[in-house]
Amino acid sequence: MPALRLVLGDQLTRSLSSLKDWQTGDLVLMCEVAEETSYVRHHKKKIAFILSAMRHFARVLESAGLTVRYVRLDDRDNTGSFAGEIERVLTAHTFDRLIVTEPGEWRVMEMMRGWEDQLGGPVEVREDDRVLSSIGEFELWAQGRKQLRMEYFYRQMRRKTGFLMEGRDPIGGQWNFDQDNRKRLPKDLELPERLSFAPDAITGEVLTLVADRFGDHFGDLEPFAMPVTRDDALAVLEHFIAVCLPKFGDYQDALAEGEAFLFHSTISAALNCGLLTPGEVCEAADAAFKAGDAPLNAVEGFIRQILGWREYVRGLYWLTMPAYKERNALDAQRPLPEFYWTAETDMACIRDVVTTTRKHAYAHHIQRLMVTGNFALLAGLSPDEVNRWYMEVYADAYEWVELPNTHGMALFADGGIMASKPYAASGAYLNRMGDHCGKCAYDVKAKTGESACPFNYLYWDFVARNREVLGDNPRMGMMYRSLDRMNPETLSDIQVQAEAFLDAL
Ligand code: FAD
Ligand code: DLZ
Repeated sequence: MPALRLVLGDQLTRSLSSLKDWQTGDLVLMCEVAEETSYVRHHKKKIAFILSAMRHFARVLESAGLTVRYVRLDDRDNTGSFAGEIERVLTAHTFDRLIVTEPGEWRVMEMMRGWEDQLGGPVEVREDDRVLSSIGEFELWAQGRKQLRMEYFYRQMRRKTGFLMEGRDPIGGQWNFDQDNRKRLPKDLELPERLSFAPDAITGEVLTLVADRFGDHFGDLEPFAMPVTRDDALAVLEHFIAVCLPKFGDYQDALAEGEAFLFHSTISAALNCGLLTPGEVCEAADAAFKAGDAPLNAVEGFIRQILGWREYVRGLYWLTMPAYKERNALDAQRPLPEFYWTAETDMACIRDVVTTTRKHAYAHHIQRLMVTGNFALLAGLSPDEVNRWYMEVYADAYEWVELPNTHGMALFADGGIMASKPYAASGAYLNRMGDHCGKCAYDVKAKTGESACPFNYLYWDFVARNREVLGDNPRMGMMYRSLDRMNPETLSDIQVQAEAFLDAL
């Protein structure tokens, strides 16, 4: 008996487990559904990217001889949900089972758990073997550990895959070259050109659909130049390896006004929807190192992001959900300020990141972590609201990767499961790593007073405010010793100013 094979919008990979052992008579179902386009108010570019990539991928499957039923968002009878679309197929055809690859998000897994009863037939959920570490493997690694630090997981992954290894030891004698990767961007350094892809007829139709249906969502829809096919995504990867990777390490942590991409790969949206696989990306970087085309600090730094961080956050998500999302260790309750949408703020760094985000549905890691994330942490913004913002505004956002990064890494809302201490920083950090402060209305050198950089007084207010939770953290010891040495009047001024600023948000 034939099988029905459901392929989700972030499963656009030809070798997907649910497409293996294809037999004549089977049917692939792909559907654009309101359930997915609207569960958060995604950036317009994100919706256009996914729908266009899905439509192109359906063509690839058809060209390979598979039979595909593709449901468009504007099809008249579209039920708006995965289950509804499966049911619609089952009213006209008979299949002995539904085959799916495990979804990226808990929300969708919860739906799938109900499908056998709802659909009245067997549902085979296959492991997603595109990742380099399975959910079970991460659980085993985590078992019995007091702390789940990425660094140790990453070392295990290096040993398992052999990337940048000499036998059991890391090439270069060190696992991690992070200390070499914190350079400020020199003023005269030329930044690489980026590839852009002109919309074809398929993308053109999707752009019209998105403009019609989601015109009031955040973000600029056009110009649209994202890689929506595997060939395009491979071109972005090749361009990154040849042109950007050699300097990726040096400027990985840098910030520069008006420069969204620096030497970053910009592959996350393509990687997360399956147009690229993490294994092939690491192989390409490893090969560049072996060929002498990129230095070790760059290649190690890059491979760590994928083999380490990306795999780690996925494992952590599935290990800790759904309770993880409910945590609010610092009891942060403040609503998200309007400038996260409008970019209307005198803080030049935030204005720049929100502007970039609106334009490209992209910001690089340090912009997400140390600018908008750091502000949200210091200001005590509600994790639910901040998580929703990150889910909505980035084209690469899926809860499995967004949540640990935002809730855990940026907001410390998980109480330290992911990070050993909060990534809290004052204006001095932003001034060291970037060039916004020189053009900002605020004075980064001033600790208090009307013109003082808000990150400065918010930082000490944050440290003082969260003493109960953070005071015993050994990695925060230095901050609390500095706080204790602070003149009480200065601290009081800081707290009064912080309160006034936060109340005015
Ligand atoms: P590069 O800097 O070139 O890195 C290469 C690749 O490594 C990325 O494409 C990504 O796949 C992976 N990577 C790097 N850092 C991380 C990380 N911390 N966690 C997981 N993978 C990583 N990444 C997402 O893919 N989706 C998200 O929704 C997302 N939300 C984030 C929210 C916050 C608050 C923070 C601090 C980080 C978030 N990240 C997220 C991680 C990271 O910022 C992006 O993966 C990265 O900026 C994407 O740009 P790039 O492809 O140019 O990455
Ligand atoms: C993000 C997204 C969007 C916007 N639309 C669709 C869609 O219409 N159909 C679909 O299959 N997938 C879509 N996706 C991706 C899904 O949200 C993603 O596959 C699930 O969240 C599982 O991770």
